[in-house]
This record gives sequence, C-alpha cells and structure tokens, in this order.
Amino acid sequence: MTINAQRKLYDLAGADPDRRFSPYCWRTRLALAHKDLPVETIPWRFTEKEAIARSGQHRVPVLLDGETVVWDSWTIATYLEDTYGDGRSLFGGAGGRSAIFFINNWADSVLLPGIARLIVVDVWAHLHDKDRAYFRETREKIFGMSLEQVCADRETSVEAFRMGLRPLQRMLAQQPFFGGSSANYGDYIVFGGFQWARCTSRFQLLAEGDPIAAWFERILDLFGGLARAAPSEWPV
Ligand SMILES: N[C@@H](CCC(=O)N[C@@H](CS)C(=O)NCC(=O)O)C(=O)O
Repeated sequence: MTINAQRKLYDLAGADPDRRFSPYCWRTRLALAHKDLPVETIPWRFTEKEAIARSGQHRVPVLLDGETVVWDSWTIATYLEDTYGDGRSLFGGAGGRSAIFFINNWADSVLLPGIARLIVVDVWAHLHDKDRAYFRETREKIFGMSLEQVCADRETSVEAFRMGLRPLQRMLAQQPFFGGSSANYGDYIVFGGFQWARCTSRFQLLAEGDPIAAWFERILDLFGGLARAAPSEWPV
C-alpha cells in the first residue's frame, strides 16, 4: 500500500551530488526499497541545515512522507514497518524488532566509530567545498586530533577492527543474511557502515576471503542493484 506518492528523502551527498555515502541514509534507502516504496532522494550537504529545519533537528536521514516528517534512521524504520504493515516485514515480528534494535545500537556505538577511525580523512576528501571546514572542525573536536592523525596508523589498527567483526564473520559463514535466507533490516543497518566506506575510501577494511565481503556483494545486488549503482571507491 502506498499512502502518498510524494515521498522524499534528504540524503547526504559529497561534492558529486550522486555520491551518497551516509551509513544512516543507506539504512533508510534499503528499508524503503524492501517495502517497495518509491522515493525521491534529495542530495543534502552537512551545512544545509535550513533545508531540514522543519524536522526540528540537524541530521539526515529526514523522510517526508506526504505531510509526515520523520527523522532518525531507526525511527524511520519503525515508522515504515508500522505504517506499511502489509508490505514485506523489515523486522519479522516483535522479537525480531527487539533483536534488531540491539544491532542498531551495536552499529552506532561500535561498528561505525570503528570504520570512522579508518576512513574519516577520505570522507573529508569527498565533501563539497562548503562542508569541508565544518566537517573537519566538528570531527576533529570529537577525536581530539587532526583527521590525518586519526587515520595515520590505520594499516595497523585495522587488525583490531577486524577482530571485532568475528561474530559477523562467523554468522555469515553459516547463513546468507542476518534475516536467514533473505535480508532484513539488520542487514541494512550493518551494510550501511560498509557502504559508507565503499563510497568514500580505497582503504581495505576486510581481509581477503572474508565472508563479510560475499554478504556485502549480495546486498549490493538487491533491488536491481540499488546500492551497487552508487559511485564507489572499491575495485569492482
Ligand atoms: N541517529 C541518527 C544519526 C544520523 C546522523 O548522524 N547523520 C549524519 C550524516 S551520516 C548527519 O546528518 N550529521 C550532521 C552533522 O554532523 O552536522 C540516525 O540514525 O539517523
């Protein structure tokens, strides 16, 4: 069921408006595709705060669904599940929703900060000129050092990052998706992190032969190759 054809998503972009790299926006784009809900994506830059001011906050994704304004990727996912309940389920029921909420929190507090430490300097390089000073200033404040320093030892620090991926590697060696035989919102949450890296950095996050890479390719192929079509820095 489609309640409104006027559906728009503010989606973070780099200097190239087609380079959409936000890990959170990818969660939402895949959730919309999973529900078979068409959307117009609007390229948005970090400093274009007034464009999303009606949401009352300053981050994307922001979804306009007719008159309804929804922000925060988890809130959007639950909104889509509850509003479009007759579409394919994102969570697979109440138990699935609770378990995937853990994945959401793990991704936000462990996976994304881990990836950020390996690629943040490359993310900066892809930004629109008008965003570069803002991004550098806000992120250097968070890290307490320059973006270049954050990534300086990445050839070494990637080993600890990869160790932290073991539960994911073990699971994906046994089953094709978080959702079992087909993808669910847990897959899209974690995928968003790796897609962020794919769209901005040539740094190799995964070791050769990692089962995560095969899973990532499977998600790239979903929905007619929606995510694969995004400009990428990874070898094809
Ligand atoms: N909890 C939010 C986080 C969204 C978020 O941090 N988005 C970033 C882009 S990846 C943003 O808009 N940042 C704006 C800024 O740093 O000013 C969600 O899940 O949607």
